[in-house]
Amino acid sequence: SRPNLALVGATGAVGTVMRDIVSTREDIWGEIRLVASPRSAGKTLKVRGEDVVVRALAPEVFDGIDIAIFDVPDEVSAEWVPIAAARGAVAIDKSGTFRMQPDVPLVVPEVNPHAAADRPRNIISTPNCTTLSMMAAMGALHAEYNLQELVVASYQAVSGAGVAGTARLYDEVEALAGDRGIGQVAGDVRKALDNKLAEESPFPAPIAFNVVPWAGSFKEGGWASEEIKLRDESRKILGIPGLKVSATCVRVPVVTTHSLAVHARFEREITVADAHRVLAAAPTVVLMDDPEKGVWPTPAAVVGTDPTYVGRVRQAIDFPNTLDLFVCGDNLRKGAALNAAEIAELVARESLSA
Ligand code: 11C
Repeated sequence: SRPNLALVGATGAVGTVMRDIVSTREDIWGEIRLVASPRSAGKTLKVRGEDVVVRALAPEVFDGIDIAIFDVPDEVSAEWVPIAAARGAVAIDKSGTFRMQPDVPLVVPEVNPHAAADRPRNIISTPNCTTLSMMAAMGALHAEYNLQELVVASYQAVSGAGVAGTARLYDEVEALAGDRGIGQVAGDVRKALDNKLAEESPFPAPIAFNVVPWAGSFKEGGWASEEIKLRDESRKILGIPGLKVSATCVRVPVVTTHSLAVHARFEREITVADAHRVLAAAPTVVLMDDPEKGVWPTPAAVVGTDPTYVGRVRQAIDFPNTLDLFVCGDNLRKGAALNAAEIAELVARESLSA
């Protein structure tokens, strides 16, 4: 029989995309149950064209559920993912809580699908959206050329910080619109926003007319949590414990779609033509690389779509075996909901084919 799916966190930024994704991909599901905090319970939302009433998170909502996808804050996952797993569901978790635990696989279906089957705790983690935005491309290149070092700068969209992040960018743009002198005197953007917007921002500096070199929480040594996650998660997904990674994560005034400038050193020589061949053959990667004609990906051109887009592939002039490239990926789709849905489909197919 068809497996039953629960979507926990159904009303958030990722939850909304998740409902769209399960409604438009091949329908392999029996029941799709929507679960959220008690605040959102009782709302009616559409899935697969049908109205579904959202249920409040409680142990019983996992009864009869085969797979539960969680997109909730870390502390909610820490409490509820083990409850779902104990009640017999395979829990697919988007939070940072379990990703680096050795008995929990961290899965990107294009890169390490086999890892999903080894889940002693019935929990599978899905990576951070920043890591995920480049993984399909880097996984394909690594499979042939053996990745050794990654130096990455991210350009992260505001929806990475959820519904509140997106609302904040729109509010700031609206508050500053029409002021054609803004952004030319130190501190004027912040002062104007302090005067016009009462709500506290999810970002530590103005995000309109600005870039903010900070994403996530403070970690030892002055690192931001997003930078540490990118390092730890890339190592685990690619299966390279000694991969050298250094990242600087930056928030930019883009609604959705994270971009990354990647400097990648491989074990052996790799030409631009080699990289083009590998990337063009990777089923979920789209190569957009013809700079003479102005062809390269931008968030505004690819948002709302599923692939990982790669352009600006160059051989680093002063670094042997090294490429520089630019990657864009929708942080709510492949970066979050789509990857979780693909893992759910992998797991569902195990029982469908059993
Ligand atoms: C951001 N990548 O853009 C983050 C949000 O560990 O899944 C997701 C945090 C995580 O702010």
